[in-house]
Amino acid sequence: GQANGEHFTDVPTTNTRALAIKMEVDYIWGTTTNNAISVQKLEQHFRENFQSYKPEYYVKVPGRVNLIGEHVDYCGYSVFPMAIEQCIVVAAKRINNQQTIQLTNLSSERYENVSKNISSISTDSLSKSPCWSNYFLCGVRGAREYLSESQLRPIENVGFLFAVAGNIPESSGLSSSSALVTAAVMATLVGYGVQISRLELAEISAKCERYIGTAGGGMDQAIAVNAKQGYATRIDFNPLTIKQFRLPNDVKFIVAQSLAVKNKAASNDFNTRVVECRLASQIIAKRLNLEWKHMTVLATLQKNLGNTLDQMIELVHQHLHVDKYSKKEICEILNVSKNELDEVSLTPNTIDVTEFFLHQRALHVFEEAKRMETFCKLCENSGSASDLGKLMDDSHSSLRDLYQCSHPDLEELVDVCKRGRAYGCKLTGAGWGGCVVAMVPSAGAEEFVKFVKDQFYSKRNADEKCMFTTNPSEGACAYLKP
Ligand code: ADP
Ligand code: NG1
Ligand code: MG
Repeated sequence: GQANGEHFTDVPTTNTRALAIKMEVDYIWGTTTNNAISVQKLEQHFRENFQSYKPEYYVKVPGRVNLIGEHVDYCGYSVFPMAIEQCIVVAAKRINNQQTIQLTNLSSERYENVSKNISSISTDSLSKSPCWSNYFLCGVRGAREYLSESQLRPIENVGFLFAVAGNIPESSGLSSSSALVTAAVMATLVGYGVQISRLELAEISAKCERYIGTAGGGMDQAIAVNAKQGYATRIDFNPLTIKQFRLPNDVKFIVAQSLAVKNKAASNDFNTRVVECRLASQIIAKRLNLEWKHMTVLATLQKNLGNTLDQMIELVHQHLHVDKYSKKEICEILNVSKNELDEVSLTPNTIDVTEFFLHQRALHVFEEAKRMETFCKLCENSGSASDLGKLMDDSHSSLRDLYQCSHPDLEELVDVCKRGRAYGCKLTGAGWGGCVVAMVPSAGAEEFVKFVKDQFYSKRNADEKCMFTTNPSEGACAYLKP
């Protein structure tokens, strides 16, 4: 905590009931990471942009790093992330007798101020552009959809002023998008004085982030909301459940940026992977005479069959060929027209995709689900660092070769990390650039950082801010002024 640390305690204002989320006294402005967010600067920005009004409350939502279980959440399989210190902070104030929501952003000049009527945020307009304000508006819309008619009526004429600040490296697989969306959901619900559980908050945030156009799973929002300081979290889906794990203390997890960025909503690469997994599931289901149209999720298929993951891997080898599939071939196998396929299996931005690799994607998912189970067991039973590291390395190879979501610069970084004696190293998040997470011996961490700086960042004129050691952080909190 720094000198400029003004505290907010859990004293709700008269017409704001406490959110069922723990309201904590914390130092959002005193993180140990680079680019710490200054609440004073955020308040000043708020006042400059909003006629000298002062913020009434704040919410903070962290980014995350996923240790293993990559590209499996939207297939229904478990993941193992932890929250990082970098976060999105929103300063907020309610304005009575108006329907406007005004947004401003301190993070970058690129982020324009936006003003919008709160009751007219259409899902069509949200999926048109992945601009920063649309992520925020996804959250506002998601929060309002959660409320019933009778809950909405009395707050019909409550508008908002929101100022955002963030220090999560963007479009780098550390989930800056979900921190922003979840912060918007929370800021809206806190303003309306609505109670919500952490699990529900995670679920509605995951649902409404899809309005931006990405058909993601629920990992990012679940960890952002449910993380616990000092722990990594195992997240299971359907139903969403959370279990905290201590990580081995003789190792450190270091996150490093490849410096290649990828906005997941700006191309169809991410959704193509989601759709390939759906099609793999549907084709296996069809081959086995199941109700294939409903079998859009690989874990649901497994459950229906009562199979083990090894048996699912067998089915991939039996029923999905390694060569690419054309849309025409898929239509023939499923016995549907192209239009029908668009409807039951594809997303608006994948209807023009011409080739699908189903064998490789499904194989990655089932094998990654197995690795994730093994990783958790090793954490519980004090497994060796080299065994854990091997699983991370295997995860990465699979993401590169079967899932094809790596990037040349990221490959170079992985190679440097391995030469720098990491036990294991893999891309984290969706990939196509972004960050890697490396597991290194605690005793050798300093040397490792120096090595990566020398071998990777120095020739790119980048500095040590591109790397950081993760301290598993606390999940989302709201701060009300005492
Ligand atoms: P990530 O891997 O970081 O989640 P995404 O492509 O999913 O990457 O989302 C990145 C987008 O999120 C950015 O293009 C931007 O629109 C939005 N975003 C992230 N951080 C901020 C921020 N501090 N302020 C405003 N928008 C942000
Ligand atoms: P990032 O790269 O942080 O946007 C995405 C998805 C996750 C998950 C990972 C890959 C969203 C909001 N996020 O994360 O659900 O599928 O990729 O493991 O869609
Ligand atoms: Mg994202």
